[in-house]
Amino acid sequence: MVVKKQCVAMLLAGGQGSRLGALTKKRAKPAVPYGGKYKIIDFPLSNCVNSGIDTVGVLTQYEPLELNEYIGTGAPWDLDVTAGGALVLPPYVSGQKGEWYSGTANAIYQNIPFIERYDPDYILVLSGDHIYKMDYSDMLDFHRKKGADATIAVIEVPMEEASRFGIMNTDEEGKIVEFEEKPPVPKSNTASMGIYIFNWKTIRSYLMQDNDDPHSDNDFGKNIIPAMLTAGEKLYAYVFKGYWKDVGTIDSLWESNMELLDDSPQLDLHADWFRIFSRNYALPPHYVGESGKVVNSIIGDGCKIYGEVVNSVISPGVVIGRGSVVRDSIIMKETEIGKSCTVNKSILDEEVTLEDNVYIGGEQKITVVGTGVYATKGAIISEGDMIEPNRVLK
Ligand code: ADQ
Ligand code: ADP
Repeated sequence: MVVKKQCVAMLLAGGQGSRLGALTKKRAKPAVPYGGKYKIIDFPLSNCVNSGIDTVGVLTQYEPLELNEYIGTGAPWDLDVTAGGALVLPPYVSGQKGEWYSGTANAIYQNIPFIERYDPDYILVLSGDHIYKMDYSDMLDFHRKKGADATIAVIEVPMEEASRFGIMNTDEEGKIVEFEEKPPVPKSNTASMGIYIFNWKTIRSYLMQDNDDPHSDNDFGKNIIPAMLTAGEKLYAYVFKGYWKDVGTIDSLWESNMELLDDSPQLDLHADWFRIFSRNYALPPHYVGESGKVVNSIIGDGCKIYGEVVNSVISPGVVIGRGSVVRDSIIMKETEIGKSCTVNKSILDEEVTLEDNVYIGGEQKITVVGTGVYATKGAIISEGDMIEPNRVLK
């Protein structure tokens, strides 16, 4: 049965996120916790709902378990509608062979039958790696007004970071005249945010063509966008002004969390408009004990704080023991910190256990401790260490 939708969103959530090290050993990058309560994927999912897009295909691949479980029926984001909703789409076996998604364009290609169930005029392709609030309906209006075949959301980035992105040049109307994926020597700082709107019929034929090319990486940035430009399609850049961060590295993930602690943060999670939804666990309010002290920090539900927390983001269900000091750090769900520990500029993943008198981190580099790591009494985990999950540290 075809249920007509004007626009269907396809959320690419399969990236391995190798640059996040221990944090993505057991989960896909979009499932990485953020901001004391959220996961990265809450942002694009909430943006869809806030933009009036109710049909979202979530393309998973690498370590999908935590992500699948988290998305469930899509109810926390109001995406549990009967026609449409949030649907998790792992690679599957069709006909003779089951295939991994070889690249971002191939992930969409393999799901053409899913998209066609909605007979959409447009598809919106999103990444699961970014923290931002954006009204995609404004971008769709822009796309229609321009009569574009494809529209790419863009943002100005510092020139020294430009080679991490798809970089383009536009004319005064915003029409893209040149595009290079991650150029070693960038010609501008107008960067692709990895957010695309395509006319469905047009992109469908490019995806088929790309699939037939054995030399293609099947990637939007490397193959599809350049092919469309070469063929003379109308590609436009939609300029986004607001907070946007690719949190694909330890440094950027840490920075983005710390930016939430600014006096008036650029990304305001307290604002009533454009709320970010998340799965809620029924936990009691957090508790700060007599010996506890909290300064400039975010504390999740169900935490018990008996020590000192300064400039930190603490997720639900964390216990921080008496005499311990946690500073400039991100502590994820259900981690337990014993008495008289010091945690400096570190990211502790979920369910880490520190016995009493453990010392972690330094001043310069960020230290990362993976899920389920157990550090015994007196352990010293020094600055910049990346400790893989499920290890016992003596
Ligand atoms: P990259 O940051 O390199 O560049 P990419 O690795 O293509 O991003 O991943 C994009 C999204 O797709 C991520 O959310 C990732 O998790 C997901 N993904 C990757 N491979 C996948 C697969 N095989 N199956 C399903 N999902 C997959 C892109 C653009 C640049 C742009 C930056 C902005 O190519 O032009 O500047 O995003 O961050
Ligand atoms: P990072 O760049 O930090 O490693 P990305 O999420 O951007 O993280 O993904 C890195 C690369 O890994 C991408 O090129 C993507 O195509 C690839 N990739 C994603 N999932 C898989 C997988 N299951 N198997 C192999 N490669 C994958």
